[in-house]
Amino acid sequence: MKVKKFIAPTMPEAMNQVKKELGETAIILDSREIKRSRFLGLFGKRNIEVLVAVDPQPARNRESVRSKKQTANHSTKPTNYAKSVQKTKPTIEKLPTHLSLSNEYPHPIESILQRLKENGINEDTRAHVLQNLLSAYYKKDEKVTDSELIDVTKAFFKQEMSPSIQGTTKQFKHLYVLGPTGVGKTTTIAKMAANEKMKHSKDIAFITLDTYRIAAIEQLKTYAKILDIPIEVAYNAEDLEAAKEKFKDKDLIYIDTAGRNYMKSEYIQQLKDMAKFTEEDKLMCVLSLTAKEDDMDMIYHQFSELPVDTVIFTKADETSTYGQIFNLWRKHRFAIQALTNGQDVPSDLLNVDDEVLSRLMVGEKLW
Ligand SMILES: Nc1nc2c(ncn2[C@@H]2O[C@H](COP(=O)(O)OP(=O)(O)O)[C@@H](O)[C@H]2O)c(=O)[nH]1
Ligand SMILES: [Mg+2]
Repeated sequence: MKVKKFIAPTMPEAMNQVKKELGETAIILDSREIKRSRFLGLFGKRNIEVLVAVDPQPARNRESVRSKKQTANHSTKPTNYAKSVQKTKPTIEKLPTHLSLSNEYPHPIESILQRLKENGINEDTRAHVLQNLLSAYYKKDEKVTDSELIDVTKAFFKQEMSPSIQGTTKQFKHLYVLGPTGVGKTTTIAKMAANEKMKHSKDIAFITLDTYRIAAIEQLKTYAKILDIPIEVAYNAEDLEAAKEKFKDKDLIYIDTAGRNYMKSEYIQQLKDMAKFTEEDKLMCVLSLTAKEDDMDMIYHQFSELPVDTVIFTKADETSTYGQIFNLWRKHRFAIQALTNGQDVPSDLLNVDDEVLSRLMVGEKLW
């Protein structure tokens, strides 16, 4: 890995110098206008400074991620230094991914890349982070501290994820909680309902469609009793309509659904037939962080047949990696409602924003 500064009166002249010296494969890390003083700071002349890297081993087998969906906006507020680095950076979709992740970068950068790898961040994203880190590292004349590089990394994740993770602001009355067996749907409903009732004085009801197992009905009934929340059990579409009608004066109705093997699309169709989702409904897909990334990917893909509004990740306390959240988000661009990090109701529920997620991505401990 070779990084060099070029200074020329104009950009084309700088580019000519770059091509001549480093060839066509050179990567522009940064460019800016500078003034060079000739005499006692007088008669300053404008020049273009270009920071260029050339990779001796171009990356092999790089995944190509070119999502057509929305690009992140640039309104986040990273720290001053991270901000100055980010300023000239395009978003992830537009960046070239030519940098190889081979072991040839300055130690502080290598150690951040390793940290991201251990956290499950995929190779393609690491290559983009690397580009920001190199730019930060070589742009500054004095030594860049480790914490400045961490800030640059966090700023990258923040900029990517904001504001797409916030999700819908639509007014909804029914919150459908969907997901495979045992991911924590019922427990999460109890946590959310308790918070809404106690902190926001919401008038709440429960409906359960999970009539597949007796124990599942009893579980939600137990929470309903403890929280003093009315509950109805719906065995079919008519029961569901009747229950919604009964609770029509409530502020918010949580609807628990049966955990099934949603790798099979027939179960998605069953839900569709039973619920006939409308504008008053919000659909939350529950994914457990203890599942394999590929399985979460597949399950979300199946659920995206339905008008899913948001995702909640459960069992964050039972994993040591969080990069899969970013990997999946980058692929599907879903809104992220929250994380759950334990079995305790209602405390183990963590609201997330781009700040919290960026900290998780660099491996900071949040609980
Ligand atoms: N460690 C941990 N366990 C959880 C979490 N959320 C739920 N659980 C546990 O996961 C199991 C299944 O939860 P449940 O709500 O019944 O899942 P459901 O089948 O999707 O409704 C229960 O033992 C819960 O206590 C969490 O965030 N962390
Ligand atoms: Mg359940």
